[in-house]
Amino acid sequence: MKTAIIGLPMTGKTSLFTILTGASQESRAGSMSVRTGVAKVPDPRLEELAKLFDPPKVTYATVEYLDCPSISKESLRDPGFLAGLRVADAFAHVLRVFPDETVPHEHGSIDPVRDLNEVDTELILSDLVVIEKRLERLEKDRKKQRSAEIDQEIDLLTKAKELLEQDQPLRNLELNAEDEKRIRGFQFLSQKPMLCVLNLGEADASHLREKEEEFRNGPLAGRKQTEVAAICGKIEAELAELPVADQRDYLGSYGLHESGLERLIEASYRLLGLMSFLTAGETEVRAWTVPLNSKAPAAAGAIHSDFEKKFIRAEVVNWKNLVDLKGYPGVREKGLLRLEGKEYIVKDGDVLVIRHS
Ligand SMILES: Nc1nc2c(ncn2[C@@H]2O[C@H](COP(=O)(O)OP(=O)(O)OP(=O)(O)O)[C@@H](O)[C@H]2O)c(=O)[nH]1
Ligand SMILES: [Mg+2]
Repeated sequence: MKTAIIGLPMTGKTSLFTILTGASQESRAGSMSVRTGVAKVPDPRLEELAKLFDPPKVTYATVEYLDCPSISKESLRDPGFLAGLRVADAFAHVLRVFPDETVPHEHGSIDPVRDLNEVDTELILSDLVVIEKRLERLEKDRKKQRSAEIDQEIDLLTKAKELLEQDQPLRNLELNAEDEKRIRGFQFLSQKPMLCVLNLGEADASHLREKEEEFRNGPLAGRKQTEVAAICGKIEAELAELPVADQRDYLGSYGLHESGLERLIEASYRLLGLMSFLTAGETEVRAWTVPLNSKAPAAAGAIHSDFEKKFIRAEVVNWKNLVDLKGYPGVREKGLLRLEGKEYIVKDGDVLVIRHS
C-alpha cells in the first residue's frame, strides 16, 4: 500500500517525505522521477507488550510513501509522472499554510483552499482526458459489434464523465461491486482517497487539532474518503534531528504536547483501510498489517502463506488485557483468551497465536 505525497511546488513535500522515511534529502529540481520510502507506523501498544515479554526484536508495521514532483498541467502530461501517481493507493496532498518570505509561492500568496481546489481540478481534468479517449474507442467498437459489456462500460464512463464535468472527483461516484471492478483498472487520480496535510507555520504549532477541525468542518465538509492532518514541517524536521530524550522538551517550547507526524501516519493508515493485529512472545513483539475486517485465516496468511492454508484456530486476546494481567497465564485464568475459528473477524489490537496443522 502506497501513499503518494503530492501538491503544488514548494509546499514542503520532499521535507515531509524526508522526515517520514528518514531518507536523505537530495535536491532533484526538475526531476520527474518518484522516490519511494518506508515509514514506521507508531504503535505504543508494541512498547507496552515489549516491556512484558522483553524480546530481542520489536517490529513495527510500515507504510510506503512516494515523494512526487509538484502537480501542474505540464507535469500531469508526463507519462512517467502519471504512471508514478497511478500506482498510489492514496494521496497525501501537502497544502502550504506556513508563511515564509524566503520560500516563493507559485501564486504569490498563501491560500490553502485555493490550492486544494486547484490540484483537485488538475486531477479531475487528467481523468477526463482518459475517459474521453476510452469512450471514443468504445463507441468505435460498439459500431463493429454489440456486447453487453461494452454497453455497461460506456454507461459507467458516461456517468463518471458527467461528474468530472461538474468539477467533482470520482471519489464521489457511487459504485456497485461490478462497476467498482470495471473502473479499478483505470487507476483514476481523482478517485484515490485523499489525506490533506496542512503544513503550518510555527505560530500555529500549538493549534494542530484546532486547525484540523477548522478544515474538516469547513472546506472538507461532505467530502468522501478524505482526512486531514496538520503538522508543522519546520518543527518536525528539527525534531527528527534531536535525540528522543530531548524531543518532548523541544515540542513543549512551542506549546506542543505531541508531534503531528504520528497522527499523520495513523490517518493515512486509516484512509488506506488498514489495521494492525499483533503477535507477542519472548522472541519478537510485532505489528502486522491487514485490511480492515480481515478474517482470522487472512491474518494468519499475513504472517506466513502456509498458515492461511493450514489454519485451524487462533488464540485471541486484546493487547490491553494481556498487558494488564501481565501475560498469558493471567488472561487464561480470567477467561479472556478466546479460541476463534475461520469466520472470526480480527480487530485492531488483537494479539494472535495461530494454530495450524
Ligand atoms: N518555513 C518553512 N519552510 C519550509 C517548510 N517546509 C518546507 N520549507 C521550505 O520550503 C522549500 C521547499 O521545500 P521542499 O520540501 O523541497 O518542498 P517541495 O514541495 O518538495 O518542493 P518541490 O518538489 O520543488 O515542488 C525549502 O526551502 C524548505 O526549506 C515549513 O514547514 N516551514
Ligand atoms: Mg520536492
